[in-house]
Amino acid sequence: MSDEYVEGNFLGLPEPGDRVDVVVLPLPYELTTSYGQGTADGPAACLAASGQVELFDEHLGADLPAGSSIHTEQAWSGEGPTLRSQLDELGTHLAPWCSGDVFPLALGGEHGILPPFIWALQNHPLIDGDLGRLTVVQIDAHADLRSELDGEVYSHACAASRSLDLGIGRLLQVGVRAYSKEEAERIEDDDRITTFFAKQTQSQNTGADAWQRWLEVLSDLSGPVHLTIDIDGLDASLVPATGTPVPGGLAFWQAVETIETVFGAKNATVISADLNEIATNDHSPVTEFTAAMLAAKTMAGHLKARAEGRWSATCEERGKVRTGPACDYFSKTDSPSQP
Ligand SMILES: [Mn+2]
Repeated sequence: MSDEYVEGNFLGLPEPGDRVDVVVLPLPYELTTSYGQGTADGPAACLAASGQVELFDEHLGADLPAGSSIHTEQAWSGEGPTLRSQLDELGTHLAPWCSGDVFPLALGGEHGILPPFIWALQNHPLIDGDLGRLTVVQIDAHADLRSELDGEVYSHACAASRSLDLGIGRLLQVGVRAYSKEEAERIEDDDRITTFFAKQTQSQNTGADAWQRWLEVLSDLSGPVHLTIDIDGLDASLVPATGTPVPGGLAFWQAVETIETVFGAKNATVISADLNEIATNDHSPVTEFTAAMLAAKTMAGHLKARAEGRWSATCEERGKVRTGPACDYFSKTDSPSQP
C-alpha cells in the first residue's frame, strides 16, 4: 500500500497535479434496477474496497499507478427530475473526459450509464462524430437488448439496444445467459452483434474451445473500442450483491483474460471503459472487492497498452478542470428509432 493513502480515491492513490492520464469517474446512478437495491452506493463501496487491492500487477509487471497520474473525480450527483434529464446530465458530465487526452474509467451505477457514455464518446478524436467506428465489448449476464422494460426504453435492460440506436458499429458480448426471445432474435438478426453465450463458454465439455474463439475475436479487433463490464457477467458467487446475480457466469480469471486480451489487441485502441451494477450488502464485501480488482485490472490493461504504443493521447493535455458539450439527446428522444 502507498504511504500516502487517500481515502475515497481509487487504490488510495494521491491526487496528481494538473496532468491526468487516467480519470476514475464514480457514477452513483440508480433508477431502473429490476430488484435488489444499492447500485447508488456501489461506486463509493468499490473505491473503499480498492484500498485492499494489491498495487502490483503481474501482467503489467509494475506497481500501479506505474508512474502515471490517476485522478479520482468527484462522484456524479445529478438531480434531474426525470430519467431522461439525468441521462443528459451523465452525458454532459462524461463528455469533457472523452476528449482523447485521458483514459476515462467509470464506476457505476446501473448499466443505464452506457448510452450517455457512448453519446459522450462521439467527440473523441478517434470517433470524430462517427460512432460506426466504435466497437463495444460487453461482459454481462444479460444481453441488454430489450426494446423496452416495463415501458421504459432507457431501462438498464435496454443499454445495448440504445447504444446500437446511437450508431455503434459493432457489439461483442460474453457471459450472456439470461435473455428473452426478443433478444435472442435480435442477436440472430442484427449483423452488428456477436454474442458468446455462457452456456457455450462455460460448458464442461466444449467450453475451452468456445473461450478460445472469444479470445481470437477480441485479438482480431481493430479501431476504437469501449469496454463495458456489467459485473453480473461474473458468476453470482463472485458478485452476490449486484442487482440481479445469475448463476453459471464467467470465472474471475475469464473476466481478467477478456480485459487483458482486448487491451492487447494489436490493431485496436481501447478508448474508455466502465464497470457497472456494483452494489453492496451487509453479508460480504466480495462484490465490491471483485469490482475493485477488475477496475485495477482494467487500469493495468490500459497502462500496458500505453507503455507498448497501443494508446497515445489524441489531443492536448487539458488538466483536471474541463468543459465539454452539453447533452440534450435523451430529453429530446422520447422513443428512439429501431434500426
Ligand atoms: Mn447489463
